[in-house]
Amino acid sequence: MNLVIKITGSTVGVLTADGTVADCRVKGNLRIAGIRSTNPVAVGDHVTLEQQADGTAWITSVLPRRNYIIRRSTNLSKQSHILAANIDQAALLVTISHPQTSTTFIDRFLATCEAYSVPAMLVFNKTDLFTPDELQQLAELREMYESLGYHTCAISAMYDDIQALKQEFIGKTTLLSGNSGVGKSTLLNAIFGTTLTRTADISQVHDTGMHTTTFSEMYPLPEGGWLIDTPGIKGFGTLDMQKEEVGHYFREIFRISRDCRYSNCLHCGEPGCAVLPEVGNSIAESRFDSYLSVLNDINEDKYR
Ligand SMILES: Nc1nc2c(ncn2[C@@H]2O[C@H](COP(=O)(O)OP(=O)(O)OP(=O)(O)O)[C@@H](O)[C@H]2O)c(=O)[nH]1
Ligand SMILES: [Mg+2]
Ligand SMILES: [Zn+2]
Repeated sequence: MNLVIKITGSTVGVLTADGTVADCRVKGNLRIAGIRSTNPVAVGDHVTLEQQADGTAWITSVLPRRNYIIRRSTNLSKQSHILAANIDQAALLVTISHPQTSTTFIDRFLATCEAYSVPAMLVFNKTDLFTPDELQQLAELREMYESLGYHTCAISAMYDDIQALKQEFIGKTTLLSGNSGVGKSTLLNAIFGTTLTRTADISQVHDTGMHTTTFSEMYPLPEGGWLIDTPGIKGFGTLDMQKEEVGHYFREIFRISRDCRYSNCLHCGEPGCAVLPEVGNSIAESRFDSYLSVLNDINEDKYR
């Protein structure tokens, strides 16, 4: 089995059956049927190789993916990017401040995980930096996402003992994602107990990320499983969703929408809508705003 474990620009690190990592290149004509992405090969992919006489190798095909996480670089861009393939779970790192992760970003990420059947959890990081107000926000957000069935935890990757969190990664392939500067690489290093990958300089206070990690790489846990460190991302554009489907990827909206009069209700003012009256009650306003923002992308896409 040839497993893609590292992607840096045009070179792809592939772990081959003999346990070595081969530096490979992607054949220019390699296209994956049905997916328009800027990267035909992603970390976590299984590939076939063609060895060259000079010791280098070409990636000639990508085996069918069990799943993957894909996003658009910006909401309206045509460029889409596969973050990782064949994963067991995604852990989204979130910070209430330094930098602030928006709930729209969180919800777009979660909706994409729903759409591609990837279990997702939220890891709130940098709790050591939060003010009492921010700790209150943290508690409220955690309670809301837990009530939707998402597992959450709150840590300081820099100062806490993260052994409990590490247990959740053993034996699984986990994608670490989030905005730049939220501490993905710091958490990875803390879990491995060594500096495997570079993190932003600690001596500076960044409220916007520095895009320190510039390539994706997966690291094997000695206890089994893999952690995938990825470059921080700004926007999380959703794609390939039909308008009528968007509500399916917001768990609470989906549940309540079964009581809407029309099965194709978009919850935008149709008569007999069961969802709208619940906004601000059993549906958080921030979640409904995120839902509308995804719908809006699709609208703009259509009229572009
Ligand atoms: N105070 C505090 N600082 C942290 C914590 N975790 C990470 N940091 C700092 O936040 C900065 C960014 O951390 P990184 O691990 O580089 O963040 P990243 O998510 O990998 O960022 P990109 O690679 O740019 O996507 C660094 O200066 C870290 O030292 C934390 O729990 N508390
Ligand atoms: Mg990083
Ligand atoms: Zn409705």
